[in-house]
Amino acid sequence: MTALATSLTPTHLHFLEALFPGDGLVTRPEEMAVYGADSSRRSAMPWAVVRPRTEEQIVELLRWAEAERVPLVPRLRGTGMSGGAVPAFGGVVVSTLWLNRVLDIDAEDFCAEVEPGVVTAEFQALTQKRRLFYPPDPASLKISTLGGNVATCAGGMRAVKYGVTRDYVLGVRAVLPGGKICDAGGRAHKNVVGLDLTRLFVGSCGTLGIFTKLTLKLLPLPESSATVLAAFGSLHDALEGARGVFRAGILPTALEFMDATACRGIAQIKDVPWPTAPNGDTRAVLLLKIDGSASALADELARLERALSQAGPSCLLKGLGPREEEPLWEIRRLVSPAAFQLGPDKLGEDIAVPRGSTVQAVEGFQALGAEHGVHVACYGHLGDGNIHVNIIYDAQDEGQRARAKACKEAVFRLTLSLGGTISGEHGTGITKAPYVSWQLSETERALMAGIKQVFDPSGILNPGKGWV
Ligand code: 2HG
Ligand code: ZN
Repeated sequence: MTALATSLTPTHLHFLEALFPGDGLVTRPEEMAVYGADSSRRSAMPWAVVRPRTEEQIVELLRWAEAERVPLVPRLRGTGMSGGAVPAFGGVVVSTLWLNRVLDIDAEDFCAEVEPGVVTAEFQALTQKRRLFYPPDPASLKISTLGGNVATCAGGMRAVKYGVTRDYVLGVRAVLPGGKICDAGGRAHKNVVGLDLTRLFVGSCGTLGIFTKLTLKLLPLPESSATVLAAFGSLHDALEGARGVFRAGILPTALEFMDATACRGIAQIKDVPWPTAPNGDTRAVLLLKIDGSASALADELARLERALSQAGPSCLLKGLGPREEEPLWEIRRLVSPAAFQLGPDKLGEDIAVPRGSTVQAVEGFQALGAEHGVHVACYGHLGDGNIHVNIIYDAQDEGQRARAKACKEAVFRLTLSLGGTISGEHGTGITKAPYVSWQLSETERALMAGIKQVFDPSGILNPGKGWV
């Protein structure tokens, strides 16, 4: 196999200038820097940035890149948390943000066709106007895009009841290295002809093709919803409260939690509705959402309150309908940035464990934080076992850096020993790449390497972000 290019030649640059006239090509470092970073806080300078406006440009680009062996790093808003969009191993960044049209929203087929650069929350607002519902709701939804969500198989809060991005992708149109177009899947909600190439693209982090169109599944919009916030004096009570909800036969739309450290972080940037010292000592918060028909919701809400009350919350707050609920969910979405109030750096992990092991996992992570002498904030998607473990530290301090890393590795070991996964929703990117082999067997990695080879024989797409 011919080696990949290690930089752009003047001839390469002339080609890119011709294919991406005007502001379609960016080469000034001060403008490119933002395209080299993502929410992992890792960054690398791209060789150049191209901003296609059409699929034809992407086809030409991939034909050229394959022939010249120039690495390409596809990217959208860069809200990924694991460095998946960072050109850490060199290459031209391909921003498909300008492919941002909603092509179709169809209330009969219950599906939509969109380009990858459509912002998730804006798309959801459009579907809601038609009484339709696109459930995946990563915390970044106000800025992240559908293309990025599909590339990373983004999760979110409503996954407990509705599943993750993967469950809503019916079809993917992608340009492959060499310029061929693959139109996988389509508008049918069921399809078992051949292998599931659509699902292969979902979560592939730009390593198999560059998306130009996505076909998404929609649901009828639930008629009504309610949110309950329950504060507890102990983490254990909160975790038991969450178990009690499922034991009562309730399937919440979302079931989130925050431990004492996460609560402390958020209280530093926002007025919080739960008791704080000196009036009360909140050690954990649960935030739950239910939805359904208006007539069924009142009964479900009463059952939910009863189930939670049995765990002895210090306060129980209710929000009925989006206007009352949204401020409570905004608090939750701010926990991730608020963690930086507790220290200058964090390792933001997103492990997931089998749902029956959540109590053991969360209590274990906190013990590991204490053992390694680092602050650990645990919060997130308790209802589906996907726990954010934020290890807070100061990267300038060598000792803290080493302890944070050791704590992270111990968190991974505990997770795997419980039958879990080192990444439930953020992907492995570059931050977790060294740990992939802790989880995936040699056989699995060989199969994945073989699949990559079929799609991208020269390895030009997002190099270094594989699973081998
Ligand atoms: C969330 O659920 C995001 O808030 C970010 O997935 C989590 O920063 C994190 O670790
Ligand atoms: Zn999350």
